[in-house]
Amino acid sequence: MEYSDKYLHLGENIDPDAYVICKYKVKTDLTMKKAAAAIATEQSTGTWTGLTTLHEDLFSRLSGRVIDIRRDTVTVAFPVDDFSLRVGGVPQILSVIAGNLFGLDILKGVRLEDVAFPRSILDAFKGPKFGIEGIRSILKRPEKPLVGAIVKPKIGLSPKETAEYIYEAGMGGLTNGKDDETLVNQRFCPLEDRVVAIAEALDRVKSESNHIMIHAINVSTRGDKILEVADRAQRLGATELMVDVLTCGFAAVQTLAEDPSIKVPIHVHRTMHAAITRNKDHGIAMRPLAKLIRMCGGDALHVGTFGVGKMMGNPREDLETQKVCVEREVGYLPMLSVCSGGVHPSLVTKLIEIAGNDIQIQAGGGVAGHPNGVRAGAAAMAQAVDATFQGIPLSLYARDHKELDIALRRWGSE
Ligand code: RUB
Ligand code: CA
Repeated sequence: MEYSDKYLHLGENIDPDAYVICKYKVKTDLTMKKAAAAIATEQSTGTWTGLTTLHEDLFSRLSGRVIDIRRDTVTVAFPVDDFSLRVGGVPQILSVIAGNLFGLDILKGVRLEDVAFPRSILDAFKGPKFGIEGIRSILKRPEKPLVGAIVKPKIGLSPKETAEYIYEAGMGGLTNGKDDETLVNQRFCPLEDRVVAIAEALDRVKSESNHIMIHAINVSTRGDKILEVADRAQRLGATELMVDVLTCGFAAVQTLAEDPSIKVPIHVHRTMHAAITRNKDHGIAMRPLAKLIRMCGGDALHVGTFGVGKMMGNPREDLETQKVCVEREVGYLPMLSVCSGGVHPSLVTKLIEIAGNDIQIQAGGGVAGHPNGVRAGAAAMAQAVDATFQGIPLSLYARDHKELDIALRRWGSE
């Protein structure tokens, strides 16, 4: 393979408004310069040899530029003209910054760690319609962390049973319910029946206790159907929609967020992300994915549990992802961070201490596994949030809150 030094522009001062700037962690037996040039070449000429079709002038204006090499990390700047936003969107962005380079035989591993977009690209996206403040305002909960349930088991509950679960969770004090990521429209729980039953359950919670809860209905489906399914769910009373962003594609989130007919928040689940994010030497970190999801209009995104819960997590990376959800410079509304996976009441204080109050804490087994059932499990989670918010140790708060006390006995008190 022939890689040329012409891609190396080390130390060059790049105008951040004229380039998409990517950081790649590289594992290689080559020199870092060669490895960096290989990445820029694959994403520029896109082939392995010299070409007769190359227009030198145009090429030097459009090719990727390696502007920095620091230990195992290379920074490559791609000119903004390499991107096609009106027709192309996130799929085309990803093909440039995270495309064939992952398969290059001469690299042992390459991981896209971060990306910075110029204003012109950020302006082509609208970001969240609701975000943290919008969801808080629907729930009339201005400051406390949101606290939710994932309906478990993942399979087998009917619409009526699911709605009863959500009713109990709401009566226990939870603010957010959500479908599990594999539930869409199976025969055991058809989507339309589920939406209607849950809407009725949430109304019942409101009229009986004056407590507001919303529930994210999973509308993940093929691209040509998602708007139709979401619109139908919304008409039948869905208060939030959920999209499995990596299995559906980023365009699914953008389609829903930008359609004027969709008037409820979008909860973004990241199922399958670990196939892409887990290997620290190869793939894509969660941070660039979160940036794209916020650009596309996700209102809430799973960011992990900072090493506290059941899913493999890296506290540093989860914090970086959370930062992406709220960073101001991009100009979008802040996106809500959802902490989920193996969460139960004993972990709530630690989560809030790490991540602050602007999070949605979400538990499946940590609610439905409570020995006294879903309402008690929901109450225990809500009590753990209340205690932490007031700065009271859980063990102390549990003396007067029996649901929390039972949960701490069941799952340990830290
Ligand atoms: C957790 C759950 C979520 C995972 C995904 O259930 O259903 O899909 O949180 O992980 P439980 P992440 O609370 O019973 O463990 O949110 O990190 O993508
Ligand atoms: Ca799940």
